[in-house]
Amino acid sequence: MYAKKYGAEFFMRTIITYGTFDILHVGHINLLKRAKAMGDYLIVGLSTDKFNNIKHKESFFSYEERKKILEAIKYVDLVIPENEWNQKIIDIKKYDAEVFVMGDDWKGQFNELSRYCHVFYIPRTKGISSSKIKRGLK
Ligand code: C2G
Repeated sequence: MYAKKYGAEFFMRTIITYGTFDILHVGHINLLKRAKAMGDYLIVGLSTDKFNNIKHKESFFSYEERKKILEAIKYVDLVIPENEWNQKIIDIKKYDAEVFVMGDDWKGQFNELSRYCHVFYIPRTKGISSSKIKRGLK
């Protein structure tokens, strides 16, 4: 996508990723940092509480709280709601995303998006997950 800054027009490579990002941890940060390093502008499609139900995921923090936390991260440029599985193509076109990236626990699940942008699955950070943290706190 082209952007204007200080009167100059320049090409901006937009990256997009999706997730629940509940109880933020180093695994999430690694993913966001590496996704941002692939371009200039990182959009996060954040699963709404309603979509979490569809994913059979219960998040500790509400959508608004998770959004606020993500927006405070220097790698994240925009947080949009993820309401359903099949909004990704619409988002990729709407935001002119060049790259779609997910952790490799999703490897192969979104290959159909390669018709619209580059699709990358990057290694998950081992040994940490929100559910593991929740279990550890119990
Ligand atoms: N992740 C990671 N390392 C971990 C844990 C998570 O790299 N130890 C990555 C996941 O692979 C994912 C992102 O962090 O790319 C967000 O993880 P979740 O919040 O668990 O997202 P998920 O429930 O997998 O939702 O439409 C896609 C879904 O919304 C993805």
